[in-house]
Amino acid sequence: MAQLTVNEFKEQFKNMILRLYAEDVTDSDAHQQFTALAILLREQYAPNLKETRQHYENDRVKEAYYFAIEFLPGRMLQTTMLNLGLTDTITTGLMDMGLDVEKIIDAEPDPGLGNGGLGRLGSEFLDSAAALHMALNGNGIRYQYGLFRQMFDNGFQVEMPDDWLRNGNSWEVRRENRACLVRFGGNVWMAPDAFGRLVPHYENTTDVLAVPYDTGIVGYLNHTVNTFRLWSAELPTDPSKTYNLQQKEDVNEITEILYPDDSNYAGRLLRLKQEYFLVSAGVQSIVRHYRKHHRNLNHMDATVAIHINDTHPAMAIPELMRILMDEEFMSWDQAWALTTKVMSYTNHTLLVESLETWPVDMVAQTVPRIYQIIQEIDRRFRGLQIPVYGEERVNRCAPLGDGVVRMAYLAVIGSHSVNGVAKLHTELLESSVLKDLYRIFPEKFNNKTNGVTMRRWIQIANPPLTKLLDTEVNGDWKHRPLDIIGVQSFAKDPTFLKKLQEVKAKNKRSLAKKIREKLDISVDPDHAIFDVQIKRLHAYKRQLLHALYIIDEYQQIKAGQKLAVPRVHIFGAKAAPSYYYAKEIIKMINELAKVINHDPDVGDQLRVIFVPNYGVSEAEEIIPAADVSEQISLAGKEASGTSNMKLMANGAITLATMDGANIEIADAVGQDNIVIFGMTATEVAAYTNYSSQAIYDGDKHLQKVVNALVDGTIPNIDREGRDIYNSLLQYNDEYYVLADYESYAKAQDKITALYQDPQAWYQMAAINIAKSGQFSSDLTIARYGDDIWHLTRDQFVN
Ligand code: GLG
Repeated sequence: MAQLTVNEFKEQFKNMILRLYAEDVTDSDAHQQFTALAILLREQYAPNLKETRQHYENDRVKEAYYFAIEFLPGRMLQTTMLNLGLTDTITTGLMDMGLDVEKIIDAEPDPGLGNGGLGRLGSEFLDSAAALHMALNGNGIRYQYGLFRQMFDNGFQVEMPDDWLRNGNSWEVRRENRACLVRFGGNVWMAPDAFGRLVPHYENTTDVLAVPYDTGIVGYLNHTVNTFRLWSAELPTDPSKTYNLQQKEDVNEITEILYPDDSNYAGRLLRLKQEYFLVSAGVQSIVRHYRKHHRNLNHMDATVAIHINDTHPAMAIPELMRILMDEEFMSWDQAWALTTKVMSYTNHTLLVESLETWPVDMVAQTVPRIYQIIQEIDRRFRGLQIPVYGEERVNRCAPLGDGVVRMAYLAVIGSHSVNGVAKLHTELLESSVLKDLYRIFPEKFNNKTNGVTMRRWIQIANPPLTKLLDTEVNGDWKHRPLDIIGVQSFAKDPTFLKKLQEVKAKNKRSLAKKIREKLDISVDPDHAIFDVQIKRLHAYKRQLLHALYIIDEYQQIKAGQKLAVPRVHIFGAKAAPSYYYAKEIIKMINELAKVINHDPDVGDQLRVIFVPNYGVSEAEEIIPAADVSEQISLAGKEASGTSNMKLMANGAITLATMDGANIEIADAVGQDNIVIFGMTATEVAAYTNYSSQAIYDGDKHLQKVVNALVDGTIPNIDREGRDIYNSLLQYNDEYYVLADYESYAKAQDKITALYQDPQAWYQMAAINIAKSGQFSSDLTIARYGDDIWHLTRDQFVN
């Protein structure tokens, strides 16, 4: 671990600014200061990065490679300082020099290389693995533009390009000497080579150079620094070839943008190219690395595991087959046995429309050799399984069918392990989405409930809580997440609960201050409940249900009632640019906010805040200040959710349906410390003749609330209000918003009642914090390592 005194740091920092910018610290700006710090920290951990690599290589340590088309690393300055044990030294040094630490932290761009939970989970896993001395490498795409920057114009979402690399990226190191060529298109045929071996011959292919950029992932106060590799597409450097402008653009666009949708993907062909680009570069580089120390690949599974995170990297399966057969001359059977041992797959969705498929023509043209291999996987699968399971079942779950490649099925068939991300999710995969394959391969299926890293979500995001835990709680919760259970013994201790209340009050005040500064809206942190829903905007997540309740509250106020406790409703959500309905919901909530926030009848009772550009950095500000965590998806739709875990760990009370990981949170904290409402997944599945109109017709109160969408209560939403209204009534309310409304409103009233007894409320908060340890991604990643990848790691309680 780095040893550095405050004075040494100041000296080094001044020198760095001088070397980089030929300036004194006093003349430098926050961005320059951030850059100098990042480079200085990189120098600090460089020896450990090298030694970690050497240790893995020399000691033949098994390494896992986490392939994902999305990562959401968040800002890295604070995590790196924390993990190196340099936070105090550096902040003291910076303050000594009269610098503004917060401004420096804010100067770092937050790389939006992912859409939501899926991408963030990958980054949490990398952080946790390094903390546990586990050899886990990240493998992704270096998008030049991350997820769009969201702005609101007249209440509408506007998407601006996220030019996160504009000022360079100080954490990464370009490694052109480790580049690979990725082949697209052209023709391929099999013919004997000079030794009579059947090998593919290619013509007219387009070759793209994949250049890796590596970032160190520093383990928490240990010597491990793992590698997070992102690939960038470039023109090959072959001097005999020239390229025209169009060819240059075709290559560059492969890693130009992240598809801004986490459930339905547009820009199909380019997306397919991105997926193959990622897996081909990644797998090639793994094989090349392995080959440095081994004569052949026969036992590659002993030291290599490849993880397919969601279906996007599923072509890693045929890509490894291609290399094993075409370049290493293995037989199909040997290559297949090895490939399935190396590969494992996580599914992240229950939305059938989100299961990726590719038209066979597109795959055949874009990656012809890969398509041939998929055809052979399909042929053999059918040949083996049809005699046992019958044609009908096997047709339903074979990799090819209905003119498309079914990526989830390919991933299951080519992997030895298939996991869901929460108990209910895994059960539903087995009983519905993947039931045919579960019948054939039951032994592959397992559950790995998601987790979150308490280093970022408590230690960095919530210093007041960290301090309280450090002074009051026995044990070593920073290294052993389950030790946070110590908080439970204070759950009835009024002095402790008072301190916890002060922690929350402090965080709410600082969020209120930011809301005032950035959005020019005043909220009352001392009396109001901060009620938070932060996640992608999607119909199944039901931000609409939350909004209807706000309308309900507003109507009560307009009718002359006073809310028992003031509320601040806080939303953070991006909608996919092509997801028209989701954007209408955003516009509606923004207009609702405008009316409420400016209505003198409302006074301080109600506020609606829609935080623009919700991302990891915004989450770090909002989560510590939340009283209520809204997890209100239609049961059976949300695979897991992870904001639910971050919020409970910060002492928010979960208001939830029995969906995804909410169920496990409810089990952990007990029914008295969570507020559950709505239909269960089983009830939803059994609800055959739903009529939203009948519910509406039978409930006067609900009618008034829903009518507000079209009766002018909310101005400027003529079209949006009508469309949303129609989605609820004319189109029979696909996500059962009206069916769950009454129960949701009651649950909200229960929250209000509970909040009025601070002692009882903070007792619930304490229990939530105490029970959050089991949702640490340290524990989750240990289970992946033990059960799926068979990696070595630090021993600790789990
Ligand atoms: C998915 C799911 C979430 C899940 C996350 C991580 O929708 O429920 O928590 O992956 O597994 N697309 C996602 O964000």
